[in-house]
Amino acid sequence: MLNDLRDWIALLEREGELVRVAAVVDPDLEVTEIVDRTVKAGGPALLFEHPRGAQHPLLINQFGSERRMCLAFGVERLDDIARKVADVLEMQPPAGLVEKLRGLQRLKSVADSVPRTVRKGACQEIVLRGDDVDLGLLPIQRCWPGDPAPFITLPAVITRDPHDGTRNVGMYRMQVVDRCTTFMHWQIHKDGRADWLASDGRIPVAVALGLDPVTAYSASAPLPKHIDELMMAGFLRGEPVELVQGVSVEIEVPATAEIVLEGFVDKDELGEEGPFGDHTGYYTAAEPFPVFHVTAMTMRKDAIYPSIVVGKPPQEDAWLGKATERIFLPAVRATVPEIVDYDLPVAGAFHNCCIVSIRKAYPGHAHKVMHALWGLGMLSLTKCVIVVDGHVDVHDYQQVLFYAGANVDPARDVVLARGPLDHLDHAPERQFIGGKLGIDATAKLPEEGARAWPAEIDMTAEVKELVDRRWADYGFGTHTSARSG
Ligand SMILES: Cc1cc2nc3c(=O)[nH]c(=O)nc-3n(C[C@H](O)[C@H](O)[C@H](O)COP(=O)(O)O)c2cc1C
Ligand SMILES: [Mn+2]
Repeated sequence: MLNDLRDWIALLEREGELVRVAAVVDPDLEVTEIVDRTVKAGGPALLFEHPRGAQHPLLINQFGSERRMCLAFGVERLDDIARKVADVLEMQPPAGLVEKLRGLQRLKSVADSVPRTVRKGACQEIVLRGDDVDLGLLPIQRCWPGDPAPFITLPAVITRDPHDGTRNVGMYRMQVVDRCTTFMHWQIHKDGRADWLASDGRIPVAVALGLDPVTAYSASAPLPKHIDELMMAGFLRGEPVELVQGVSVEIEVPATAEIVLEGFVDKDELGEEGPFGDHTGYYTAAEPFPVFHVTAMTMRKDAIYPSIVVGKPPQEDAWLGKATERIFLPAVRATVPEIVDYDLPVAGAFHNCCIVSIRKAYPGHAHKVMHALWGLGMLSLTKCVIVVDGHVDVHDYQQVLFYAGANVDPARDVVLARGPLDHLDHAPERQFIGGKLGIDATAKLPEEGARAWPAEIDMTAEVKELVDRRWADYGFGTHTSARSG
């Protein structure tokens, strides 16, 4: 189990997944260009030991591959994390004693996920207050040439609901305004924004930087508002997240964080945030966003600053998104059980497209599933939903295109609807609302207005086996990859 960012860095190093960069490198654009090339080449995490003008090293690309994402969660494949979630969500009344004990174990894993408050935290080894607060100490990146300022890009922003006190943790970029002020990019659909809107005047905020990878990931997870992301982190880690009381705000912060920014956001104070080179692959336009005032900055000794670059996909965030796609499949299935699998293509910046396979049981079933997804959490922002039959591999885009072409009569099988769209989507006529495209690429039933549906072509199992067996006889030599299976 990884306790903090340092455990994680040590693991990455042992696994040959981290390169230390000793050269002086500028967090202004230069780091971005290096990371962009590294991510796209499937390269390692990078620890810049001497970012120009800063006192702290910069860690980036920690999540930038499937292997590192699996290392972070301690699993072989991302689907293994989903299995753990499904285990709890799909709990049935136990049948025998063994089942009962297993059930108890699962319940214990849920109970163990509640964060634990501790007295002292390494994150407060150094405490800077008032005029000593200086964001300039950190190697905060200006990511793209059109960005007006440096942005903190990998924070876990912690708030509490002013009415019921429930905690929320989210990842929202923070544009640096001056040494103790940033903007807080709480988009319209996000829980963090809801906490702020519900406050009467002022809301305390704490920002944790440099966490164990599972807790850092959890800040980006699209949980329902009343579910504490730190609880999910504890559940996924198998060990509660340890918290310590903030030094200047009534908010508990992760005890092992490298850096914590404490402060407040006023309800009526807004500033022009952006533009920002965003994960849409475009600059999002400047827009008014709340202002975060930092009242205290606490750190570990030799704190390491974590960062991420978003931009034209694929970037490092692709893997945070893929983790979410896999981890949330059981939760999606809990509501829409006919779903076999889904895929949110990285190139579609996640909200642009969702391919979903279903066990089709009745006429109009694909349409039902499209509308279900358009009504489900952050999936409601999906612009295009493609529905295929259960046997289709949604991760094989060639296969999906085949069925989307072969099984679709555009006059009959395309749904145009309207609904909420991602805050950052620049394409719709108006911000926040616009069109939805559904494509029913399933095999059609007579009730859906289809003629007799033809059989799909496939070879018999007997002949496949025969050819497998005889492959060597045909004289292809080492070209054995052509064998079936
Ligand atoms: C690298 C990265 C940067 C993100 N930046 C923002 C952002 O600036 N604003 C925002 O509202 N969401 C941003 N998100 C998405 C949120 O973190 C995500 O929607 C999360 O679920 C929000 O938490 P909440 O639903 O508790 O508010 C970002 C996600 C990632 C992975
Ligand atoms: Mn939330």
